[in-house]
Amino acid sequence: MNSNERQWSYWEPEQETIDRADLEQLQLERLQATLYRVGTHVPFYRNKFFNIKFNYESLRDLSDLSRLPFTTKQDLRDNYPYGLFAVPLRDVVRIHSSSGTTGMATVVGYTGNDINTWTNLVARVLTAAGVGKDDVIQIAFGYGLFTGGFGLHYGAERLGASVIPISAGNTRRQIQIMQDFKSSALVCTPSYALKMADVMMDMGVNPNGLSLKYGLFGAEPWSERMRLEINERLGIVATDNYGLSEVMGPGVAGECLECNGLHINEDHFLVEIVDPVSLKPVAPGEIGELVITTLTKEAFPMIRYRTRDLSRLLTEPCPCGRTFHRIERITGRTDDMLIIKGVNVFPTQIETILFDIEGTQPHYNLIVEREHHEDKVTVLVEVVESIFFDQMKKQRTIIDIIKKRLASELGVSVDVKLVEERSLERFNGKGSRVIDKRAL
Ligand code: DLL
Repeated sequence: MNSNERQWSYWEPEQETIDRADLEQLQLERLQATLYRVGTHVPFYRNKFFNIKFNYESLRDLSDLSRLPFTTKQDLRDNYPYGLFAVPLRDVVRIHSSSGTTGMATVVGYTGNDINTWTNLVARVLTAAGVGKDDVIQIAFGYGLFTGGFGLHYGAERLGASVIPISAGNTRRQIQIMQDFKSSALVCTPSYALKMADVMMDMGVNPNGLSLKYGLFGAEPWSERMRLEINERLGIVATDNYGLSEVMGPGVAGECLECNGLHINEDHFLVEIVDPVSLKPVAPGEIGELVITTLTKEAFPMIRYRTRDLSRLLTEPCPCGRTFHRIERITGRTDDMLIIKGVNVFPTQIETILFDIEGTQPHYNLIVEREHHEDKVTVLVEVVESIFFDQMKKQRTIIDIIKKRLASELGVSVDVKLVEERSLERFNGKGSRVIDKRAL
């Protein structure tokens, strides 16, 4: 990369083009420091290490990491809200949380240094995707407990770019602002980018007349087909970026303009790919579950976090010059988590709400579709016979309650249809109640 061309962008060649041997040494030192931090400050890890007689001072090689147990989302829930924090709350300057009802939410914290690192890593991702100081970046991710808005915002400011913190929603206004403020980069979910393209058509706005050049998309699965469609319809270069709140938020990995996989910020994250059943490493290049260990986080370090995201490691050199390994775009999940309009939803969360409501039966289906590039969820739920046949008013009330509770507790709006008792398919054991018809 030409340093003059990119003088104001965030390019850290010492790290991003580091020699593998040096990187591994750095990772080892940082891993030792992280294990020391959690071993001394987080009872959860201390107990785990004690149980398997693991002395963190004995870690001499990165491969020793495989001796350690995994951490799961359930561990985060069991330690809700602050049990896994490695610093006292007085040192925490920011708290984020993944969506969900109180009992299901996972809470993460950041020290001042963590925010600084996060900002730098997002700035790297933005730079790799072509964005720099002269850009006007429209951030159409939600600002709030979700890490998308704030994460991308801080990184974009670090570039010295002009940042528009418009947040998600109100698509016509997004497009008006994009026109008036001359946004040159769009940051949101890929499905929202396509929705914007639709609304532009409705508004008679020609995307070629806009200043838009780059799009950075993430927070939900998408496909190469969707990328081509976005590129063509918006006249931009769309890149993929990946992250998760448990590990940091956006900034874990991002594509460069080669668009051939997402460079992992390996000086801060150690990635393993394991078979989701045997939990053993997959053969090089095979698809498996991403397991991530944070190497520099202070407030909320994670050891061998099972992301449930499926991908493969790409180790061939990338023409962009970055030496960090890449992951292929996320190809699926190993659990039943759905991402609906960027919001992570577990069917069990919907189930809990449904069965709390009088008159409903413990049988339901979730139908997820994508209509005009927007996710649409319909909940079919059985109701007792007396309500189904007789009580129209009661039916309307039930539908209303379900909609309101799902909207307020999960942050997603759904359609609800009440169906007759015993009309939905029954499963022996854990059948799938989710019918996901989205073709990405
Ligand atoms: O979605 C963080 C993020 C915000 C990433 C903005 C990129 C841009 P969570 O809400 O915790 O965090 O959701 C994390 O979303 O485990 C994946 O299943 C999914 N996900 C995130 N990025 C991608 C992506 C943010 N590029 C969960 N492709 C992760 C596919 C993604 N899935």
